[in-house]
Amino acid sequence: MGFFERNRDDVVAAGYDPSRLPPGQYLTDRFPVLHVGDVPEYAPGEWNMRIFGEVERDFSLTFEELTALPSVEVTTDIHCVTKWSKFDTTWRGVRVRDLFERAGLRQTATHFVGHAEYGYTANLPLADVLGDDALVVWEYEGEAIEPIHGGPVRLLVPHLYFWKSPKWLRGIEARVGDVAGFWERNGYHMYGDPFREQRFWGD
Ligand SMILES: Nc1nc2c(c(=O)[nH]1)N[C@H]1C(S)=C(S)[C@@H](COP(=O)(O)O)O[C@H]1N2
Ligand SMILES: [Mo]
Repeated sequence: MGFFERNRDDVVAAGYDPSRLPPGQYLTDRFPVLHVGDVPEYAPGEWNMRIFGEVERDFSLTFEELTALPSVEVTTDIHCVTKWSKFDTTWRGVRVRDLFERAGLRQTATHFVGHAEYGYTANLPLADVLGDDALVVWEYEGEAIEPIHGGPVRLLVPHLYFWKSPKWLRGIEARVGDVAGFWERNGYHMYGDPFREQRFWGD
């Protein structure tokens, strides 16, 4: 029996519903670190983010302004395209939906781009960031998000592969029409549903 089959048996033995683990994934307790390039460092007060694009009133938020907004806590599974999954991760943040509501999202908007430091981007259909669990987050397991995991602020879109959740988020953009993000230009799937194993172009 191979590693993936053993891991699936362990998931059942641990009492989890095995249908939570998408095809081709294994469960880990660890929190692997995955990104291209350097971890940005921000001086106090330096970080901010923009809410912009197909909206009536674009605006910026400092860390203090963001974290003063009404926030929610979400406990959810996450799935990386490199095949690790982690169950029951807990995050605190503001719903993307609420930020776009404040900006006056236009009816004409169809897609979304998350913009991170150094030009990393991820694209999504707008509907996928208007649900309850799509958050701009600053806390992981009740603590500030570590810089290597995207702190001070990252995106969380847990129902898609984790590359769709940019670390070091600096902007969220509503758009008319889709545009490929960083990994999407480099062979990764435009949508990225782990339960349909949409890893690469053509999956
Ligand atoms: N800015 C930025 N965000 C990123 C990435 C990246 O390279 N740069 N990698 C993505 C990928 S592929 C994954 S799996 C997750 C990893 O998050 P973690 O390092 O906190 O586990 O971040 C995503 N967000
Ligand atoms: Mo990933």
